[in-house]
Amino acid sequence: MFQTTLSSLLRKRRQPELTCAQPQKEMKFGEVTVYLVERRMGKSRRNFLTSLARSKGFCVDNNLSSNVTHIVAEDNPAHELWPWLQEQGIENLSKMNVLDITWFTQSMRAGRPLPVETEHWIQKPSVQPEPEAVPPDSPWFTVSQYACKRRTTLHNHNKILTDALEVLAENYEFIESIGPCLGFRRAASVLKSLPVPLRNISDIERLPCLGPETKAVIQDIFECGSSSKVEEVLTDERYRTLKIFTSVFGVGPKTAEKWYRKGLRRLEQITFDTSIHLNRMQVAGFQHYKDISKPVSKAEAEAVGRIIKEIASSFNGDVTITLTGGFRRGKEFGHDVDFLLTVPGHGKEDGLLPAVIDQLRSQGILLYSDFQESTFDLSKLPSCRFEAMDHFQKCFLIVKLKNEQVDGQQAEQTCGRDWKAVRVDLVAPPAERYAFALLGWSGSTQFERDLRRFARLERNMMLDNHALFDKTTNTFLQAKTEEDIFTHLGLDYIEPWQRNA
Ligand code: DCT
Ligand code: MG
Repeated sequence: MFQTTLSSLLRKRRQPELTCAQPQKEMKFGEVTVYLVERRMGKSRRNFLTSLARSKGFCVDNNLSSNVTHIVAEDNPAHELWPWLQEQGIENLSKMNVLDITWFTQSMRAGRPLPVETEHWIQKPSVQPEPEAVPPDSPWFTVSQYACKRRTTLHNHNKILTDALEVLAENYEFIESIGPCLGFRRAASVLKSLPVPLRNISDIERLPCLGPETKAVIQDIFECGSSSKVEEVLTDERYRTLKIFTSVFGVGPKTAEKWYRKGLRRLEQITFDTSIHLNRMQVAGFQHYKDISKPVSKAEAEAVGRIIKEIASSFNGDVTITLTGGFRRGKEFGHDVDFLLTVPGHGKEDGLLPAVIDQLRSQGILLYSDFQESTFDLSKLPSCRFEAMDHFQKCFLIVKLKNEQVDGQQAEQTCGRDWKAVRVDLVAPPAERYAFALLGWSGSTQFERDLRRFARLERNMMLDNHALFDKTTNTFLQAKTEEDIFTHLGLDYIEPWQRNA
């Protein structure tokens, strides 16, 4: 209860009556000195947060002096914050924790400075900001055929084109025509990485992965404002029906196609058709369709993270929870929430996920679970099949998230309930596989596909979510961090927020 009140308070951006922060009084935590970055946070909110922290005995320095141990910023992307910090000319910046506001709000809630975890970091971009907006005809403008050699942020300058190509890709996916599907996905991915919008057809000549069909679509859009081929698909009954059916958790293109061929067109028809046998996943998918077909917000994802963290920590206090998938790439919304759970020490993750599931169940917030025991076996590596799921212990869940647990959300009821069903994936790799699992689960799918393709074709190596194998020397290459893996592959490090390929 207290948590909700405090977090909703923290969310309120304006505190106009407060023009300057309370002076420092009693200091309870001498080892921590906080500095709040005013940029993007605003003066009044900064004053408010400063007063709040000081009232709880935190030392807050108004200046970015060398005494500062914890720099806290809100809504500051790493590529903006870091250059600004570096301009401030502080000597020991490298020793300071540069943290997202979540560390601060969690610490306020706890009433003490919490240990810093990787999820709190605002990591220094290894290569500074977004690429300069270089016109496509510039000689500097070279685009790699591999997504892992491109930096693709969420800022898509060619959304009209990429949306059109992805409709065609999806249509081919529905008829399981993998080649053309991947061709359109690859083309869309190239366009997503461009720092400028394409303006005419001659711009695309020097871009890789754009086949004649793609070029025809782009040309149509340039000339007529839309592509007749795409319009045709969008109005096609089969495409529209398969799109609806596959939006149900547990329903893939094959099942959707089967239902379509039976003459079924709407979701209600499926639930009323007694000749259709739904598996457990699909039953849950229909049951919670209204909720899980809605996007999950970042605040909801973080709320789920707190629940999982608390439960997992009671299993093992050293557990680390890392938000992966689209949210790690900076997305504000996702279709689910993906977490990696790791425990230091060989085999210490054994039994972790079953324990988490049991606890969710006994708290009455588990709506669905599908647990898969680890089948990880180093001797069977590496695998050539990218599409195959990895072998780590994992579970696919639907959990009940109470409105009051979500920062900035009203505790009141909507549609007669005060909760929402949310899809959650948990993976618990062995600690020594962490870097590979993190890289694999951070996506995007297209980025992962190209990392593996690049490893295979350009380096004679095999990469998957478990390991990197060098076929030339017949050795496994060890990695503690994602950076290590990029280094082994001879690639510049690409930040998660630049992997939205
Ligand atoms: N992934 C993987 N192996 C696959 C498919 C995907 O390792 N066979 C990775 C890529 C992304 C990550 O797992 C999480 O998958 P999703 O949740 O489906 O993707 P997302 O990028 O998180 O998308 P969304 O934001 O919609 O959840
Ligand atoms: Mg996801």
